[in-house]
Amino acid sequence: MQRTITIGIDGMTCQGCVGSVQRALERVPGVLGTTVSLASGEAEVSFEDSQTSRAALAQAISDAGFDPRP
Ligand SMILES: [Cu+2]
Repeated sequence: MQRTITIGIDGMTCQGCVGSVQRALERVPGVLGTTVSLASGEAEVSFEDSQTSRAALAQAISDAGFDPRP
């Protein structure tokens, strides 16, 4: 089933950070689309929940060097 969630992210300071987070999320298998906002410090992610999970998305954000909020 397709789900859309919002993940808060600490540590983004410019559009370069936004691009890094966006690319990290889009590389996760099962991600259908993502919108990352510097202003709100949040990523909205649509994904197929049989293929990935909030935890895996948060991990991808961490691996890219940013801090997902719980
Ligand atoms: Cu930056």
